[in-house]
Amino acid sequence: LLINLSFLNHNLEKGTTTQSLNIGPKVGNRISDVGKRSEGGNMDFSTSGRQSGQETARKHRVLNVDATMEPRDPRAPGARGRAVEDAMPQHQADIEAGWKAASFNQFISDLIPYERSLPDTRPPRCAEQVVADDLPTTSIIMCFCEESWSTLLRSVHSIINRSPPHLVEEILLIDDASRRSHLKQKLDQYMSKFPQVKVVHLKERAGLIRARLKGAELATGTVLTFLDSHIECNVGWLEPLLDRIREDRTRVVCPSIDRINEATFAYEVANENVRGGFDWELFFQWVSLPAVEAKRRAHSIFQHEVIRSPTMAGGLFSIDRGFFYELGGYDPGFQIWGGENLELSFKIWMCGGSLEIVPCSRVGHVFRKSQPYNYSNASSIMEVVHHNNVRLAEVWLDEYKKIYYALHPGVEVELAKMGDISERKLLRQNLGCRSFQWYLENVIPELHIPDTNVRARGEIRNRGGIPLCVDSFSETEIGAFACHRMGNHQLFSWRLDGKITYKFDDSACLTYREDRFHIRPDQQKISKGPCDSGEAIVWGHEQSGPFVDKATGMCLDITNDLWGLVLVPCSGGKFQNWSFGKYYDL
Ligand code: UD2
Ligand code: MN
Repeated sequence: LLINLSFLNHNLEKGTTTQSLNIGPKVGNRISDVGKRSEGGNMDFSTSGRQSGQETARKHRVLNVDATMEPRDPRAPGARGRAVEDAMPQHQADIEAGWKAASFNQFISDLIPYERSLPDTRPPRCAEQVVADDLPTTSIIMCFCEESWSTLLRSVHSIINRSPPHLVEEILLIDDASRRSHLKQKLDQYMSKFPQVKVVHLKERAGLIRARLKGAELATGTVLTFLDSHIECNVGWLEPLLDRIREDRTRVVCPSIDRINEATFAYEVANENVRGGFDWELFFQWVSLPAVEAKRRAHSIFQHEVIRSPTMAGGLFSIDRGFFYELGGYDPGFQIWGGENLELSFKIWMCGGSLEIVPCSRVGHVFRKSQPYNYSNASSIMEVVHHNNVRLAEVWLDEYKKIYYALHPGVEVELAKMGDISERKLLRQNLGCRSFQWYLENVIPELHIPDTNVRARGEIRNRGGIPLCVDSFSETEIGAFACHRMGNHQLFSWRLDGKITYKFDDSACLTYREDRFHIRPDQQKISKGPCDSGEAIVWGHEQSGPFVDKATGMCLDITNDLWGLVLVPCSGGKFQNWSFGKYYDL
């Protein structure tokens, strides 16, 4: 029996649906079941929730042959995903210019045909997989800003060549007000040969998040598939994604992201044993699968199974269009880049859906270390990321937002200008989503939750007249450096037991250095080490006063030699006065 839920009416202006079906918390979709053996001896890793329509559906094999293999010249640069060596001294200037324009090796990319063959990186058994005959159609939404010609074209051709045509409702290319000239008439003209491709030029820079919302508004397929503009879809990438959504429309699915090497454009297979997590600075992180699960997946017969993932990287995924709008789409208050991947991930899980990586679906992506576009009115990428993350924290993190805020000394400034979030809060309320604590406990139980119950936190600033802060500049060394107000290496917490930890990390505290009082009895250097050892210093401190080592009665001071941080007899000297970024009333 098949129920197509995609008939829901979307109120596109408001980006919300008026009706909602079957969302709200479900039982039995806990990711913490990952790796546990269920009673029948099967792992509960690849299955979840409803399986409607599975038994009766007619099925066929997924795409299996790379249409770009033959009869093309196997010696063409980059053929079969091979690296192109860039040792070409005669082209050095062009190569450098290419890196500057694209933040990847554009010159090499330009040498590779728009249609190139790729190694089939799917795990064993994927090629034999069957999928339902009645898969939903998808609109593919690809936003770009200042994308290079060859990477954009290879992205589009890889979709056309490696997707069953009847499943692709349209390919929407959303040009986010790019200035590079090839992205205007030349692109329109080229794409006019492909009726399924529609190019939309935004008049004003929207940022990738609002550009995607624009694309979603125009899309007519049952499923939305978002892709970055420097990717290559591999053989059979699309059907396994759509098949998962057909079985359960609240599943949001990501392909395994292979790497297209940014220097050589070699197509490299991804590490399989990871899934998405995040850190408390609210950055996406790849995290290893639990050991038991990684061990199980070492056997080839399990490698095709999906991996339930707490978060998504953000760039490549498919989602039922109705479900996307029920979840409120993206927060339109987000700027340019960043944070939208966590926003969507959190609410997928908290509001009744699930998120998974499908290893049988492979898409390569050019990862790069910087961006080729500007940040509109913002001065840096971090400025926009903080803006977005503050909105994210206010709406979705409940009391856990305090942990994120503690990492950012300037958060008050961000909060003051984050804009109105009342609609987003209302959305969460109307959806009846679960708490962030539920998400932490059930979806990502392995994440370390720092103790927020501390006396003080933030930078430890010297008050002697020079803006110097305690800084953890290497694995074990601690010194005094110019304060930068960015947290990170200058972030410490003063615990209830009097010890000072680096960041939130309960395994690293300020300690005596190994040579404890051996070199000079009146001067002891400070180091970083285990909190539970006898070397960890227990500090007495009054707001904006000295730090006194309770064991010896000596005071924290800065030595004359560069960066030195020491315990010396207390003298009331001006460099013995300190203040923590933020004190908490206890
Ligand atoms: C990752 C994601 C990206 C997005 C981002 C966080 C992957 C592979 N990529 O960064 O999709 O989730 O994290 O926000 O997971 N673009 C615009 N307008 C802009 C800026 C970018 O259209 O103002 C386009 C850009 O051309 C590209 C896409 O958005 O196609 C993503 O940008 P990126 O490739 O610079 O981001 P990436 O891969 O570092
Ligand atoms: Mn990208």
